Amino acid sequence: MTSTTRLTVAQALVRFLAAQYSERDGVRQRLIGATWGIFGHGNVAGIGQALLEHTEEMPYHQGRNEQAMVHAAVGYARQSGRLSTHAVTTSIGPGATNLVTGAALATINHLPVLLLPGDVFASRPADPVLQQLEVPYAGDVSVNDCLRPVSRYFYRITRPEALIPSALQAMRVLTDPVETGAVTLALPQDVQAEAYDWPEEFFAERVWTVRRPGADPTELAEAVGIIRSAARPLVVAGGGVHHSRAEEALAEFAETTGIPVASTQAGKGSLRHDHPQDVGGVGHTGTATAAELARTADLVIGVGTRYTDFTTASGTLFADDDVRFLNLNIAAFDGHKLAGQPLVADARSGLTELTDALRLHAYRVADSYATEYTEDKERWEQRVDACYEVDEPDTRPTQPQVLGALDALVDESDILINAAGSLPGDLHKLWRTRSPDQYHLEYGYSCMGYEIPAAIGVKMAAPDRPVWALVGDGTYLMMPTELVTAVQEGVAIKVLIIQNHGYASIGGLSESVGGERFGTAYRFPAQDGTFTGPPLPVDLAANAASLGMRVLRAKTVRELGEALAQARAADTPTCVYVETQTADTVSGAPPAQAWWDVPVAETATRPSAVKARELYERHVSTRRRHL
Ligand SMILES: Cc1ncc(C[n+]2csc(CCOP(=O)(O)OP(=O)(O)O)c2C)c(N)n1
Ligand SMILES: [Mg+2]
Repeated sequence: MTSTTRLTVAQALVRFLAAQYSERDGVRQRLIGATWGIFGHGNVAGIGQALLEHTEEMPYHQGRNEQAMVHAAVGYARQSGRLSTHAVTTSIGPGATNLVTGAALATINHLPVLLLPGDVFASRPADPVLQQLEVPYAGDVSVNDCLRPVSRYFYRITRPEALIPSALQAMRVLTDPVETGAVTLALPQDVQAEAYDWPEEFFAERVWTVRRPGADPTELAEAVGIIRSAARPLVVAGGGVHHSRAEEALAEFAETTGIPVASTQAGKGSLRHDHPQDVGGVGHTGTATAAELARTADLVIGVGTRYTDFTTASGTLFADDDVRFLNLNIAAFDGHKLAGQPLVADARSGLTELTDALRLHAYRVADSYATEYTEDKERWEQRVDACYEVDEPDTRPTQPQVLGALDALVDESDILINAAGSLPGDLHKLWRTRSPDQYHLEYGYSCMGYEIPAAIGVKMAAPDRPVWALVGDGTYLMMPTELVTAVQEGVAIKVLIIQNHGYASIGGLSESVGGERFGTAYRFPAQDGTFTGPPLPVDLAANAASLGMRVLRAKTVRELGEALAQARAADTPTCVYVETQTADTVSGAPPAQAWWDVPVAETATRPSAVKARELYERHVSTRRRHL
């Protein structure tokens, strides 16, 4: 007879989660390393009580905002190579729906996170309960259903025993390199507290192997043939290179073939910045070197990339008449993009197989091609130097000079986190990435507010490394809440706050599309009612200090260098606050080297918009459909 243990659903779930492990390349670790939670009705009694009873097996972290807890879990998961993540428990209603943005971010970036929102009573003894949505035509809908489209697996556990198959499915999806993303087990609050006789095997240690599938022989042969016939191939390295830990395999592929490597936001750092074949970021926010190579490439080898519009310059970047695509991707969905030849495999396995095959054929690009990109890279390096250069150290820095100050200070161990604003563009163009996981840019969802909580998660996964959250003033105001969490738990993150009085990035974009920076500055209203008056008397440094952070204010480039050095050495959570020059005009970085499609009104009448529309139509006319 199977022995059983009588526990509530919540107790059983916590015990089950504490016994799950992932394994890849012989390394085994806890799959769910901890659980974040904000308690309210819907989780305070069930999961809350179960976590209290299991604090040793399942560490608990207290968040301030549910969305931010997901960001922290995602940061942790990305830093853990997707082999370990956190769970997030919430109350019903607003606590649960606050998860949606974080879930979308996780799913879009293919990063695992387990969401455990409370849900309305399954037994419906007193409809509606506090915070319950009533849908007159559908009795089984709750607000949690809005988590379905942003989850890779969703199940509402309306009976205790249904936890068994759904918990196993949840672990399968979390550890599947193709499917992984947000996984939601919605937990009606009455069911959480219900008891059941669980088979003991349910709580046995279970290991989930994260697979590394190799290439199909036919696809591999096709791929090798395509590469051998290419004269101007270019690798576009995406986030899949990092997820697969394929950086060394990529370097070997590049060195064997002489093919240059450009990278997306998620893929930057795939090669070290000073690797002779690293040509930097590609696409709208990329380098001129990568843009020129992309425009003239006869073969684009996408490795672990989703080819977003930023990468393809909205379908205008890969301009050679005969350009072809070869897509090494673990997801067939992405492998087939741009009508490319798919090579469906794990990035590391696939690259290794390609390198071995091409070595046999002694394939290598022409020396003239290598000379061309080497010289071009050198020219771009000089532009970066010029951006970082400081003539007057006692004035306010430009944003590139802020990056230059950081560049002068960091080594391989530092990790930089950013997601939105003008920083992603500047970083993609300028940052000299020294280690594979140094450049942590969340640009799948580009979600303002990701940086600070994600830094906490990253620091939890890499406690000995300096972890920097780089935030604009807009991003800071959207989600400073988790500074309190960092203070509470002594998570020694470093937060660099860049004050430029509003949305410099969107202001610039607005201007370029004839929108005249409408609604993008943080300023008092002027006489015409637009917010173009004096800047607001908002003191973000004082705000951060009020949340318990140590704050270093820097007024000049010189002070910034000193403050950053102090922050880097600090073993408590520390903010550096700096106001940049050219507040809401230009950031000082090189302009975009490729287009990005933001449609301009066809009926434009204001002169700025008429001009923008003309330019827009010219760009649209260069768009390619790759078939
Ligand atoms: C949650 C969210 N809302 C809106 C946006 C659109 N958006 C992108 S950047 C940006 C402004 C960011 O301002 P700030 O953090 O000050 O950076 P700056 O542009 O000034 O560098 C906005 C509103 C977004 N990416 N995320
Ligand atoms: Mg700003």
